[in-house]
Amino acid sequence: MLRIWGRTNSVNVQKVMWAVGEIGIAHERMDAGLAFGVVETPEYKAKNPNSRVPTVEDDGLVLWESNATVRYLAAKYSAGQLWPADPGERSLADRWMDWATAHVQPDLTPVFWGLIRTPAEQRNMAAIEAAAERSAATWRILDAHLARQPYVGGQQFTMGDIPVGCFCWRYYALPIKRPELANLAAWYARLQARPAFRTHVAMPLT
Ligand SMILES: N[C@@H](CCC(=O)N[C@@H](CS)C(=O)NCC(=O)O)C(=O)O
Repeated sequence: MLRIWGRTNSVNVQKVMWAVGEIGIAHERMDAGLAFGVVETPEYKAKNPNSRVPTVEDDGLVLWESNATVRYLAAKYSAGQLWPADPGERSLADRWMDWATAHVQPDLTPVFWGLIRTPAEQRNMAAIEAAAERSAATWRILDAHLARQPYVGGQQFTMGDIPVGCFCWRYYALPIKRPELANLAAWYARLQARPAFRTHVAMPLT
């Protein structure tokens, strides 16, 4: 049985839970991180020295780093589906996982933390608005890409859609100004039609 440590409102835990839900892997999830603690205990640190969530255990193998974990689950349990069989096709999907970390996360995280996890009187609205504008410029890149195909890697939903899809939920759920991005919105609607997305990602931001 797959064991997953991590609170449900963590975007990095959501990536793993969504993949688990798509594949239908039997699992148990234990709350950990922020208010739940756990991550600083010696037992947890022995598994994940970063004291971060998620941490996953599969048959004695311990995994951390959410994107690497999604890749592992896709490769082991969803070859030919979440994990495209052809290395070239796989790379076209895979690069959007790194893109989410390298380009989406740096500007979206300060907006999320500023508006959702910072008391109103302590918010730096100028910094939040500037980050939201930079974030919009990043989403335009994916919007242009999605003019040519329904999913980030091509014609099929793959692991490549998962990290960036989790961030997209946050982007649309945040009370910020957003440009009209028709292709992004259509892809986002396709994600929302997926039961595993609705169960593990589409929840109020906390
Ligand atoms: N690069 C790591 C980042 C992990 C990370 O920073 N997780 C956050 C939650 S999204 C965390 O553990 N925060 C501290 C906590 O929850 O205690 C990954 O993708 O797994």
